[in-house]
Amino acid sequence: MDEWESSDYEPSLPVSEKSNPLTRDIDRASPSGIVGMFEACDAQMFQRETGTNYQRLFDNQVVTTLAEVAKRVELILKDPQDSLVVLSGCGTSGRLAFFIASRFNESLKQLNRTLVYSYIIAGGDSALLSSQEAPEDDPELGMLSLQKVCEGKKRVLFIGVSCGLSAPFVAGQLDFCLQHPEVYTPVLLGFNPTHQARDEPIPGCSFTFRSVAQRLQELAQRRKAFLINPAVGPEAISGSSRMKGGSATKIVLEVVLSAAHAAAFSHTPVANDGILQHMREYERAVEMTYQHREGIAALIEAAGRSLQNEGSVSYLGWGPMAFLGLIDASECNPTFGADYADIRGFIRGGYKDLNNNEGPLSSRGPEFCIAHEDFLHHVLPGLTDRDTVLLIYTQSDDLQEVVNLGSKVREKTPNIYAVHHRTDSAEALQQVSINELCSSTLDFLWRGSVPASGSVFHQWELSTKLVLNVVSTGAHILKGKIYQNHMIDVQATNSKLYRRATRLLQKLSGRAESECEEALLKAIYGADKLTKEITSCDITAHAQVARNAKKVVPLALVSLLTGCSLKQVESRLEQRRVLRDALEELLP
Ligand code: S6P
Repeated sequence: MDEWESSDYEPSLPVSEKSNPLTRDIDRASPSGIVGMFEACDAQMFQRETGTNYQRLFDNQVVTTLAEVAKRVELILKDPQDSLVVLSGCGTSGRLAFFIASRFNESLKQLNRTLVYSYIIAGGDSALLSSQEAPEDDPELGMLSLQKVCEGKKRVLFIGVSCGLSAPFVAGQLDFCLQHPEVYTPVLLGFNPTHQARDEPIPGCSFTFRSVAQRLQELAQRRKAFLINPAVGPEAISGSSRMKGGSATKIVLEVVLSAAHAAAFSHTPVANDGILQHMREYERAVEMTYQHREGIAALIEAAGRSLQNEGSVSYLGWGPMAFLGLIDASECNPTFGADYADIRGFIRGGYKDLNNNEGPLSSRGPEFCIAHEDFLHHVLPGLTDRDTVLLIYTQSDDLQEVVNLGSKVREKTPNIYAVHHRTDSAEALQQVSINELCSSTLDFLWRGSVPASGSVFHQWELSTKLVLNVVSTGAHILKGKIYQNHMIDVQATNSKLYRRATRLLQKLSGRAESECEEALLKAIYGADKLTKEITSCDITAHAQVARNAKKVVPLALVSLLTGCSLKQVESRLEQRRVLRDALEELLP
């Protein structure tokens, strides 16, 4: 049994918010050490039953539920008239909902079949590429967007993803499904046991996430709803569910939908064995990824150096791999308080290749300019040797294009790297040129895989996701944005993050909850004294103000423990470049 599984390890926190004992010293680890810790954390996703009360991915009951959901999808695939499979979530969960819905619609298109997948992301398509944390708190918005997508449908399989079993947006949708069982079959996907689902009252609602999850659990016994919630262990950086939560979401949904497609179109009935085998393939892909430990460490080092020197990191991607770059980059703002320009993603073909519901979004601001052309016009001219560029592609992409773009980058900075996947042992000529351009390349050679099979591509994607998550997190660790294994510069821009920020203050200061919340509010509002006007507002209002506040947790922590005014703390923090070191120096 791992330490985190013990009932007295951080007992008030759900698994998704616990701090992982394996990464306690990640803030002091070397790049290679960081990769090793991520590897150990990711391996926890696949751990078999360990004698605790936690359900795991490979448990019989979980596998059986996956098979049952796959059969429901199969029914819709075979008779798609007036039917829909909706994938929905907030933040990373919504981005993956989009990604997976698009990928499986694509495969239906190739088979000349009716497209049955739709996605919903809280905050709309802007949230695919930028941090929109507030809509996560809005259950009505969730319900209304579900209603809109399903207008006129007679049968809907709704898959709501909330890794922490916590997002009110998703709770609102599930509640709506429960009220309309004649049309909707709800499926909840997350990574906490039901009794750890969030129980905080949702303003204006009679339900909490937990009460909705409990209702689902009862209906699950009669197969009228489904609950998929194995534990995958605490995240390497506490609460950062974009990592294991996101990876496990991708694995579970792809396993389910692939099984449904094989049953509907290739005469392979859904079976537990097939599901298990498919999951084991993902496990091997994760192991295989971390065999490139030194290559990944080199990337962390380069990206970390750029961030430390106020340079930037650009991911230049092709095909679906590019979207994983876009996702990873967009998450750095809420996670580390990063600026959009610190780590940016670009996709070949821009919005045409992204193919999102709302179409091109470039007019919404510079962070929405995502095509390679945008990189060429806006980033390349100012690129210097402080910046790092990462090329992300596979053997299916036009390698000459990669060479051409890489050559332009190489004229500006020597810090150019590549992540690519292939099955052919013989390297294409262009690949040799790319290797010459790059400081180092992560060359994933998947021997024995069949490149045409969608499933293999999904594993390449997972592998890319892991690499990017480790690189962006590792780079921010080197920049000093992590304290022990906590994000100290976390934004308090929704109720979950506000609570997490308060808890972090409690943990690091040892002070009472009320005192910590007060300190947090002072930092959010930039006020040394709290007025009645401030204290009478609710968390939604605080979270909105927090959008414009910077370094709230460090400010609150230092002023709480030193008694200094916010202005004083602010200038003392500003004098020090590395936030983590500043805290260690300034704290009594
Ligand atoms: C987490 C990421 C967030 C979450 C979002 C939804 O690393 O930055 O955007 O994805 O808060 O969380 P959940 O638990 O509902 O999937």
